[in-house]
Amino acid sequence: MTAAFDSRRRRVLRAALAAPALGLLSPAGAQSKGGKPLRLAATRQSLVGAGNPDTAVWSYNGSVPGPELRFRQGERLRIEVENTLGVDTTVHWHGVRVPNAMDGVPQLTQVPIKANGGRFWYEFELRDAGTYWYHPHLGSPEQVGRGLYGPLIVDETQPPSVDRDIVWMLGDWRLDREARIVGDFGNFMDASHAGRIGNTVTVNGVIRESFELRAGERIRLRLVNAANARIFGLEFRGHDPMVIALDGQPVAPHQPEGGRIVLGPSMRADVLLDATGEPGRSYPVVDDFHPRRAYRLLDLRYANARPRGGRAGAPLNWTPAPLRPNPWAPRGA
Ligand SMILES: [Cu+2]
Repeated sequence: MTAAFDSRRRRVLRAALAAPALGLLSPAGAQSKGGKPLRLAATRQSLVGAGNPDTAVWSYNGSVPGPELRFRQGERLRIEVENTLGVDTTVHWHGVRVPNAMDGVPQLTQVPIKANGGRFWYEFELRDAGTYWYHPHLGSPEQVGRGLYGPLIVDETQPPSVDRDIVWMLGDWRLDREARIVGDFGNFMDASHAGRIGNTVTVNGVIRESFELRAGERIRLRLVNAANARIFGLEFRGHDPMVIALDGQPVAPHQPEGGRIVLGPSMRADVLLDATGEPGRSYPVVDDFHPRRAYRLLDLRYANARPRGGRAGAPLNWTPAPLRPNPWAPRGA
């Protein structure tokens, strides 16, 4: 392996992250609503950045994360899943109220989607707005750990007013010196301790150096922890993020306890982030859930441009819609 990658990896392990800046986040292939199948396949992706080896991953529609599936509350999701991998799979719609047969639990609610060409249709109504995600529910530690996850966003009929709506899917990988996924899934050490904690943290499938903000804007940041075992405790230095939803469900808007947003595996937090920093400056987002192993996830980097009349600081005149009754609840319960 090249010295460049070795030194890079050490930086990755410290997570002083150094990938070249990429464009604004938008998971590839945004539209899969009805029609286009969700196709599982082996592919390669540059997780650790240009000039370093790609990583062999498993993906939905050729990218990690998989496509952002986006609907409005009350719409129907109707998607065919096609499995070209060499292992059986299912899709679980994490946090979504679905009919039992759509829940993706192998042998219990459905027959697994067979390896090498199996297909299955998922179809259900999206009754609740919120930030959700999808992933396999068969051999999940390995299948999710190799990259099978993607965001499912259901918009409120009247969402809070923001300048941008952004998803960050947090991933955690155990890579070797060649940027290959270490295949020791389910080993005894992990299973008997804190689970499979990796050595490389990605945001939307890549190590990111920075995320661009424009002074004065308000963004809705949808954080999704797609890691197998890593718990994140994110501090947005120099900023006051406001939590408006947890695990898809709206909550009374509040500042996170201790100033940091804690996300266990599979958890989601919707956060309003007002860009109150100074143009031209950078502010780190730090994961200090384990204070002695704190690292910089990325920098919030302000463009030099002047504020352009964004919504930062505006009162949040927003009342989330009440939950709809669950039509699948047992009667008389
Ligand atoms: Cu799940």
